[in-house]
Amino acid sequence: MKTTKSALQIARASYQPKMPVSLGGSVVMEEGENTQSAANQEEIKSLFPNTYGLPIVTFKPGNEHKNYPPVNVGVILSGGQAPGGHNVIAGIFDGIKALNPTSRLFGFILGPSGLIEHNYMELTAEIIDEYRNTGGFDIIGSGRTKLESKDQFDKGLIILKALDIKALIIIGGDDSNTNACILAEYYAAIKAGVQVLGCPKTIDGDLKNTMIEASFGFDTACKVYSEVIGNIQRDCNSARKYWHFIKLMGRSASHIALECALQVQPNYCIISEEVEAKNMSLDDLVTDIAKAVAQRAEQGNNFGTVLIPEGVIEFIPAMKKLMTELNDFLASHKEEFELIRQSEKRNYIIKMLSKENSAIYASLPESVARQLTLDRDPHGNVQVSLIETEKLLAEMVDVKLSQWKKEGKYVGKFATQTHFFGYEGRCAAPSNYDADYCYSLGYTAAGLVGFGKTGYMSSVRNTTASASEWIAGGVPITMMMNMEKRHGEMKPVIQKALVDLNGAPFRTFAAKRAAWAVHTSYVYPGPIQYFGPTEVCDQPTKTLMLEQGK
Ligand code: FBP
Repeated sequence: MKTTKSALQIARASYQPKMPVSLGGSVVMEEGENTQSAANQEEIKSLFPNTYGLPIVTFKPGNEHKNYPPVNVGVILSGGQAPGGHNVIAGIFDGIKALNPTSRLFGFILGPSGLIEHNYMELTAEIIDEYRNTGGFDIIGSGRTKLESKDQFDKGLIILKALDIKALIIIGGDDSNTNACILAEYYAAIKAGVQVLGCPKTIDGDLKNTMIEASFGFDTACKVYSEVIGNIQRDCNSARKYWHFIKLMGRSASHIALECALQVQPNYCIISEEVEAKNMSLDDLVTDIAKAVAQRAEQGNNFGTVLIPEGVIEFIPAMKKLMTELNDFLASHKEEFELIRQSEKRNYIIKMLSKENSAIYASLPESVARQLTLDRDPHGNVQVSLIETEKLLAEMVDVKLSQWKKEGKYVGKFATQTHFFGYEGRCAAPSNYDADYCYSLGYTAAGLVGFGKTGYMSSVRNTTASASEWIAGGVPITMMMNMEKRHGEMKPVIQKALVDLNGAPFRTFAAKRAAWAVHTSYVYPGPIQYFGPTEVCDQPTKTLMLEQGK
């Protein structure tokens, strides 16, 4: 069924993503040195005997046309939506057609479960054209099923064989790419004849390292959030009566909050990684925000903005210890916990936890305590997006200020509005950066298929330069791995990138935040622009620019 399209969607459909010159015509591949995992080399090597230590590969423009046999490729969108996913698929499609025009692309429906349940559709040129440069993952849908057991891998192989699929591309975050690598290793070990490749996706921005400079979707999502935070700042600077507590998605890492802070210059922004490094308690954090409020009140400014990263609770060391014990406990007592009556769950946890953690748990407001025990995602993570930290902090700051008022330490008015921005940004029409970057990631993945690679992630680098100068190639996924505790067991996983407190983005923020706290230095970035001057339309994130010394 054809849907009604907006004027922007119609105009945007014909946008031709910019690409590196190396992908434009015939491509040659250069292999670098053999690689090592990020840590725990011996363990990772023994777990991935077929895919460990492979070289980084880089694509260069070639001058001879090579004939590739036709290839059938499967694609899966895994995990949370991120702007640009459709362009990754369009890039894969165009890339495999460039290898051989009779190549075919199959999409597995609703994430990894589509592979296991043999739920798929062929993605034809007509379908792909409907989705070029659009946001969302709705072309085939996404899901969070964890692809991890031999049984699932074997079931997947049945449909891959039936469709004569020689390569499977998994578009996902750190956990999904870890699983892509486990699958690549398994198929290589049993000589299944199926390559498995990954593409770095997540608005959270935490799948990055020396070879993956950004995960796609981060750029667009941050720009959408910055637009609305800017609008709120202008509203609050107009009415001058509210403090806005704004929680931003991003799971554990504070990359989104930091990028938005750099873009909008709020009065206060929490960086979870700093909270942890300074060993701050919840009360320290509340006191710090209350001080900023009191300071502005002294100048008659009873308004402001506070940005809160989604995962901050986990970074308060005492809370982190509590959550680690809770994660392990709930992983091993899942059934027992489900049988406990709703009204008794809190007391049950208080009784079962260690003394120290039990006391902290008991001190939490009822709603937060309950949220900490809610269902984990399939990777065992607490669903931090369900914890209403914006309300918790607004309430606690209010209590603190009332206390200071009684003590004569604060004179002012404190009224709050709370917001959570997350889902609003995940399916936005990709910015030019994401539209271009995603298309190149997909096209590069197709190149890796052509060169017979498995266990690699598509990598496009140097993206603060003009697209023609971007560097495309592949990075062995094992190179990004280390051993970490998951569900109470040590597992090989891709190392998550948290905000680096010595990095330029944080240092830039830290140098300016004292002034932003007192003065009203708001910046109003406005909406993403798709057409117009390059300095308005094609700018990467401030985070990426600063990381690259620009
Ligand atoms: P991914 O890591 O899968 O890309 O998910 C990103 C994210 O948007 C997080 O920022 C957020 O915590 C989570 O997904 C929310 O998950 P869900 O969509 O299942 O509610």
